Amino acid sequence: MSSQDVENRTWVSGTPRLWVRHPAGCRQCPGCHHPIIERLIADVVGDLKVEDDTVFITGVGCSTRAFTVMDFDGISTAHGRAPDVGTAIKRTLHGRPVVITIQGDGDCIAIGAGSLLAAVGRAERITVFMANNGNFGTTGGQMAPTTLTGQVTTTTPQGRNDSTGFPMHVPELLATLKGCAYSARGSVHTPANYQRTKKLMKTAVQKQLDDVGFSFVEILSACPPDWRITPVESLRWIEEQMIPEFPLGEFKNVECIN
Ligand SMILES: Cc1ncc(C[n+]2csc(CCOP(=O)(O)OP(=O)(O)O)c2C)c(N)n1
Ligand code: SF4
Ligand SMILES: [Mg+2]
Repeated sequence: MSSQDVENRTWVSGTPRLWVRHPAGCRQCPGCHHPIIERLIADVVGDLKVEDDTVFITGVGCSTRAFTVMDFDGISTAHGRAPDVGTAIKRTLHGRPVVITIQGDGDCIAIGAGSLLAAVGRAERITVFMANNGNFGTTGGQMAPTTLTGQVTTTTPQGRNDSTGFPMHVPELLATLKGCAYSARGSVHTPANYQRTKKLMKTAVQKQLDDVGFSFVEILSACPPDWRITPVESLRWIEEQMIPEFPLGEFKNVECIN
């Protein structure tokens, strides 16, 4: 094979160009989908060729490690405050950086709900990715705003019921707000869904690059130990229990928010 042939090779699989090995190895539980979401983020930033301009922000939770495996700038923030820190970075650097956050559902829509909604209200040109695993994974599987009705967690041992409320549909909610340019929900539990979700995430970052408004993608994400099932059963749980409650697709996609 000549060096020209090598140059012309098409990338078909393998570790994303911008995803580096963690010095301490993978610390997530077997079957966790956080590392798959990390791969997608690395792929999206790489495909859009914005790595030199990107600041990647994590909240607190099992996704926090993500900023250490990206080969571009990153920072970890206080619990739920990624949109606030993202706003500061975006505005103090006069809009130049591409600001992307990865947050858990507890981080994003429980403790961080105010920060998220305020950022959407201001139409911040940032992109938030939220991993919906239906609980507070890091701290042992407590109920989150996304916990399904009937789902057993450590704080709903009889299953979530009327007294503990109903699952929140975040992309649908954000779609009703004017500052939101793009909102969608994807999943990574099958290869086809992985590819579809990559397109959603790419579109979300593109909205920011086009200076349209706030963009958001929720990604359904397995947490086998806290769901008390195996990694393979978790794929079925997403298909049969989560997707009927949390439908996949785009909920808002506009070229102009005014
Ligand atoms: C101010 C503050 N309150 C509480 C905690 C404890 N805490 C750490 S992670 C976490 C929940 C994380 O859940 P989620 O955002 O859903 O992430 P997951 O681990 O499920 O991906 C909590 C409550 C904290 N670190 N800081
Ligand atoms: S507790 Fe759940 S979210 Fe956290 S690393 Fe394990 S599987 Fe992933
Ligand atoms: Mg969670």
